[in-house]
Amino acid sequence: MSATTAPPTGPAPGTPSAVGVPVDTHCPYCALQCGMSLRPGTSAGAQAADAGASVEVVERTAFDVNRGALCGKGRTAPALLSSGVRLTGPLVRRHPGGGLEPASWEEALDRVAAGLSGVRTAHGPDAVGVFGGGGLTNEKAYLLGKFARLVLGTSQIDYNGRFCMSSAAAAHNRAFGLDRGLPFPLADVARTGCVILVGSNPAETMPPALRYFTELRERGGKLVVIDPRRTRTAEHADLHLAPRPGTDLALALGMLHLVVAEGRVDEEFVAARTTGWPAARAAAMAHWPELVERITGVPVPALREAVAMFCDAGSSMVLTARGPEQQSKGTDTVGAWINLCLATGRAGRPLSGYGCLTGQGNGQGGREHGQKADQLPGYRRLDDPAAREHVARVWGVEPEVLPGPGRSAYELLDALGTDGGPRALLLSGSNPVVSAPHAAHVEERIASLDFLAVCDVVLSETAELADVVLPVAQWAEETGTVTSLEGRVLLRRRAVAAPPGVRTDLEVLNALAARLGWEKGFPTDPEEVFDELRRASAGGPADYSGITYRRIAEEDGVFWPCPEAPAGEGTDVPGPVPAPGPVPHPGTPRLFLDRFATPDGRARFVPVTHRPSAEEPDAGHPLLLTTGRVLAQYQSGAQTRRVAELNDAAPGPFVQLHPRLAERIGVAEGEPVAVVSRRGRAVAPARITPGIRPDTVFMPFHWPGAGRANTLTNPALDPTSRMPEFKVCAVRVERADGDG
Ligand SMILES: Nc1nc2c(c(=O)[nH]1)N[C@H]1C(S)=C(S)[C@@H](COP(=O)(O)OP(=O)(O)OC[C@H]3O[C@@H](n4cnc5c(=O)[nH]c(N)nc54)[C@H](O)[C@@H]3O)O[C@H]1N2
Ligand SMILES: Nc1nc2c(c(=O)[nH]1)N[C@H]1C(S)=C(S)[C@@H](COP(=O)(O)OP(=O)(O)OC[C@H]3O[C@@H](n4cnc5c(=O)[nH]c(N)nc54)[C@H](O)[C@@H]3O)O[C@H]1N2
Ligand code: SF4
Ligand SMILES: [Mo]
Repeated sequence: MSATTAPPTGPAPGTPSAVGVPVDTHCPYCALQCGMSLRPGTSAGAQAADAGASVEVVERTAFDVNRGALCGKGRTAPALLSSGVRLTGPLVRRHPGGGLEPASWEEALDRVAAGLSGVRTAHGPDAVGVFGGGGLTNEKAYLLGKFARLVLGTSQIDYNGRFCMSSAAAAHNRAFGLDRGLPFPLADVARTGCVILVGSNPAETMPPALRYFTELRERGGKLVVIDPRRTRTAEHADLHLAPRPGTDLALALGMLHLVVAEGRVDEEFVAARTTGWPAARAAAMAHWPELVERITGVPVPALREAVAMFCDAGSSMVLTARGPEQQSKGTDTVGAWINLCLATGRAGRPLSGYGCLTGQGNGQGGREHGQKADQLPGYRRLDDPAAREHVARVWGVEPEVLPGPGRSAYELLDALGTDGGPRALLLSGSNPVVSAPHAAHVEERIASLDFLAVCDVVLSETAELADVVLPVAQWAEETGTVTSLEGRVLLRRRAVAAPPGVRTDLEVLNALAARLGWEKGFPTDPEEVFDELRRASAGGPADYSGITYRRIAEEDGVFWPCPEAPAGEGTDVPGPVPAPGPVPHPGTPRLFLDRFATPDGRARFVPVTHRPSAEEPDAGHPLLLTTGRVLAQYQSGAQTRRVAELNDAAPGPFVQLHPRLAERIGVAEGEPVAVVSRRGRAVAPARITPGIRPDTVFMPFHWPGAGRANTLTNPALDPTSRMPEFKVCAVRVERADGDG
């Protein structure tokens, strides 16, 4: 990468820039992590070090992923730095049932320390929980996990990434022995022969990435889009298949059936580089095309066409996102797509393979460094004795001190305030009152806690329920690393000073740890935390030990794994990272070209068969609801609903439905529609379009209140990944006269 990009600009990491000097950084939102530069203090003539100083986004064309292009969210991100919309001082609830009131940092931190330790003393360490987020930097995610395991001594930590890509992660580990969202740089997408994009809508969720698909087609490659809706992305496709929500598993098996029947299996590849084909083949052969057509609604000729496009190209890829993954069978569904890639020799070869388009800003790094219930830093397993030994040594404790695995995100939220569940919670980087499945129930569980502390930049719907709200600094005000959907570790640099009333997440953890008896071990300098993370990750699957802030800045990102020590060394070398050798490891843009990360180096076929969604339609709930995103809002909307330009573009929820369905229930465009599931009722204006299946309605999930999509969604979990079924539940729809 370094050969093709200009040198980075800006001051050394951590130093706020001088007025007018642009600082290279990355967008605070999604996993594409578009490069941008921030020019501090120009618009209002403010000093760069001034609190909440204005910054202007300037193009950073040298960063190759987006070459300067940004979507509206990235372009308007600085709006949230101004004090009018953000939290600028701690808030505490001094009386039960009373309101949140301003407080000093001393009082707020004392209350959090007392709230957490009081519950721990009374009910044991597992009565205290921690909930993190995939938007937190690597340094924050790492220190949050360390804080939970060491300071609180609790096993009860998980994070919102469980709702995001955990099914793809589980399937990756199962088949390839390693989980990195994309095993190749995004640039390869433009140069392959065919891409099947399953349940992914980058035209709205990662607009600057669309150019890779456009370029693919300009070069003569084919794009197949699989989505129950004719999305803006589907409009760019050579072939659009619109299956019934929740049937991707059958669709992938049907394609594999055709691959076998049409003699398209790459027998040589299967023999040389995989295990388990006979069982996977037998499972696929039970899914003959006519059966698959009945399950999915996709006609057999369209299925054949997709197989031909995929196999006739010299190289091809399958990319999935939340559509097939957020299902109670998400892991098996992704497994079926991986099987298709393996049977056709489209994996572990240049320009071919399976990849998952990870979602949040640090969706990749956030899942590697220990805020997950079953995990230690470096993508190590918490139940692996060698991993415990290694990390305990880096942390200067005995391995027995480390708790075991805890509950997954929904199970954790579901257990709050119950016997045996956490009664106190520290939450950072998530807004589950809007974004968790069966949200009314989750809201009730959160409200039942003895104590809730929330770290956020705004007063989110979840923060509104807290006993203490700690206001934290934002992306442009602090330095830290994130790992993009490419598996590329990037540096976000501090461009402006934070307002005086806020602290960084690292400062918060440091102050809380000190109050709870840990004076050392929780540094506030991000680079110091990163250097410790490097040691903790050394020798693990996600090995960052050879990556330094300096290298990231000079090379515009480094792809992991990037060991410091030669392969095989490093696993048992805690203590200072050795000085870089004469030839540093170059990082790993492309995985699996020589071998997969399994013990025998072969990819594993997993025999999977189709099964229905947890909830199928019945007389009372004859339709399917699916949920997702719109271009101008981000996630729970906590941030983007506070940016005027974005709010104007997407001011509220809606129910997307087919004209025939609209006619049947007698609603016209814009009229209120009630959507009713077994968990509740939501009301939002109708948006009528022929671009959706008549048996399906769609709602975006960015809003609280009457139009909250997650009032309806089903918390049924995937047995392996513990991913909730956000993408399918049974509903009925009706006119909402009088309650809209
Ligand atoms: N504007 C915007 N961009 C974002 C985000 C945001 O909130 N707003 N969030 C970021 C994050 S964290 C994530 S995870 C990504 C998500 O990025 P995407 O996965 O692209 O987003 P979604 O809209 O959740 O789902 C994608 C598509 O899946 C389709 N779908 C629904 N059910 C099914 C099904 O059963 N099968 C199939 N094949 N498709 C189905 C939906 O119609 C939708 O078009 O976006 C990131 N980027
Ligand atoms: N129905 C339905 N529900 C879904 C999905 C779906 O497709 N359909 N998708 C799911 C997916 S993929 C995801 S990723 C989740 C996301 O849903 P959430 O976990 O709710 O994600 P955000 O809305 O991004 O919440 C992040 C919060 O952290 C705050 N924040 C931002 N930066 C920082 C920081 O540096 N430090 C701290 N302490 N706080 C910060 C923000 O202001 C915001 O309040 O939603 C899930 N929910
Ligand atoms: S695509 Fe994602 S990373 Fe790029 S500007 Fe938009 S939100 Fe930011
Ligand atoms: Mo996500």
